[in-house]
Amino acid sequence: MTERQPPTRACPTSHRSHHPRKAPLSHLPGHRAAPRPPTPPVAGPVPPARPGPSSADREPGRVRRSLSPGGPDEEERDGGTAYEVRQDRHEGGRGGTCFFGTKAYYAEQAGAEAVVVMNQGNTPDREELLVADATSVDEPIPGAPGPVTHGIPVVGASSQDGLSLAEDGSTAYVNVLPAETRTDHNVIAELPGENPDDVVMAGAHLDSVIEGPGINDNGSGSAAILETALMMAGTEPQNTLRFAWWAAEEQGLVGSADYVAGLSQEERDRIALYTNYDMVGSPNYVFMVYDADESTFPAPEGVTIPEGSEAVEDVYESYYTAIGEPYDDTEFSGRSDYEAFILADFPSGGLFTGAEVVKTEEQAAIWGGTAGEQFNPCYHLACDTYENNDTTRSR
Ligand code: DPN
Ligand code: ZN
Repeated sequence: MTERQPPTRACPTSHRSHHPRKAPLSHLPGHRAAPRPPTPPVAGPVPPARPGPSSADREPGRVRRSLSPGGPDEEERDGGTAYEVRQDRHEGGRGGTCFFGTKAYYAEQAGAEAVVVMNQGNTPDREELLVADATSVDEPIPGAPGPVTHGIPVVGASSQDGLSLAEDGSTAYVNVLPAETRTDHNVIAELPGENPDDVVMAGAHLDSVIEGPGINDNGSGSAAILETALMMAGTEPQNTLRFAWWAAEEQGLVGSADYVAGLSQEERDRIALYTNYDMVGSPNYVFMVYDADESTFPAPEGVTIPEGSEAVEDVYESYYTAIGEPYDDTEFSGRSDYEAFILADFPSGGLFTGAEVVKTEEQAAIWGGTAGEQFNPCYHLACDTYENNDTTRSR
């Protein structure tokens, strides 16, 4: 079934990074400030693949490749055209032409039923099985239906498997799990204060990516607000406190967006502000505060910072100053559950100890840890376990 063809259209030349699963801020550029590398397109959901039926049933001479193991109840897709796409955009996001989602879009437009993205193989670190996030696009594609632009399976391959599949006459079978709809729940807890009309919210997402347990991202934030809630229990605070453990952040900020969309005007009027805790125990941490006053990072194009957010930033910063703890800014990007709140114009803020970005020498001199290594080397990976958290300092 496999026939290799190049995409019929070139990819856009823009190097803007876009995180469409975190839509609707459809124009998030990458980290623009110089020391911060762009968001990698790694480790998003990739439909599983497994070998197809026995090659004995197939034309002799064809090559089958198992790209990754699959489960028993898969619906097989066979026939049609598959594209093999070389990974020409490495993890740092530079030097390539476009994102996997963009490639998949054009491949589907040109008639592909599946896409195999192979690792580039030009350096030793680009030979392994590639796990790519095919939901990412460079920027909205004119005419494409939405942030996720394609409806075909996209699987990864090592450079070696990719080369074998690229040989004339080779065959790939891509097996796709049937689509599934699941119900998930936000968990909301409220502690009434003396004043019921200025509700102060704190939220953290409870879910993880499918690749791993997500104990830093975001067991850490979930545990931090749970501990705070437990410590506050039995007190009567001035303002009402509301804690939210969000569902399905990693699936596109689903739980928090649904919550905000479901608020009546009266309920909206009662919320004073929202604070977000997503990844607060990173092993190679830096203590960071969402940069609402844009003193270090201009907010990405299209992100409007609600009035009052600077005051939230100030509270965190004054606290760090009071306890003699250095802090840094992190881009007020909307790249987590506060997005729905900033879109609805609630003053917002939050803390962050770092994800995939690499620690600088300067940061290592201040906070210790390892310069040149990611704040969270297990970001969105199977190794994001309890051990992948700094449990001493980032409390
Ligand atoms: N849950 C994280 C994510 O995967 O998007 C949060 C995060 C926010 C990571 C901002 C990096 C930057
Ligand atoms: Zn995450």
